[in-house]
Amino acid sequence: MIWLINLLGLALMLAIVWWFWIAKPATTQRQGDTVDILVDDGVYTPSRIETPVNQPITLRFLRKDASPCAEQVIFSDFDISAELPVDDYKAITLTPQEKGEYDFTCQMQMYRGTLIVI
Ligand SMILES: [Cu+2]
Repeated sequence: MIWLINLLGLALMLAIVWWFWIAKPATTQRQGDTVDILVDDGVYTPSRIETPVNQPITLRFLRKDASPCAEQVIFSDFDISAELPVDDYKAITLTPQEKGEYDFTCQMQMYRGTLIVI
């Protein structure tokens, strides 16, 4: 019986490692100037968004997760943070001026997304 519990523990550890360090969500190319991002279940969907340099992009966050964890979104590289209302859209417009990858997170950094500027 012990071996079964050990095996389950090992499988769980592998799943955690996979989830946090290996799995890379698909990258979303923007269509138009606006990208809608769903905030729910601990993830931003989409969480990797590609956008061209020097072009304004509007990210519209729709927060479905009412837990306090989801209540803020922070773009630390752009000095932008915003409160997200539950069940409503919050739009953030920014114009990235350098190529690179810029993370956006909740205040605890459990929700994570990346803006990929190309
Ligand atoms: Cu959080």
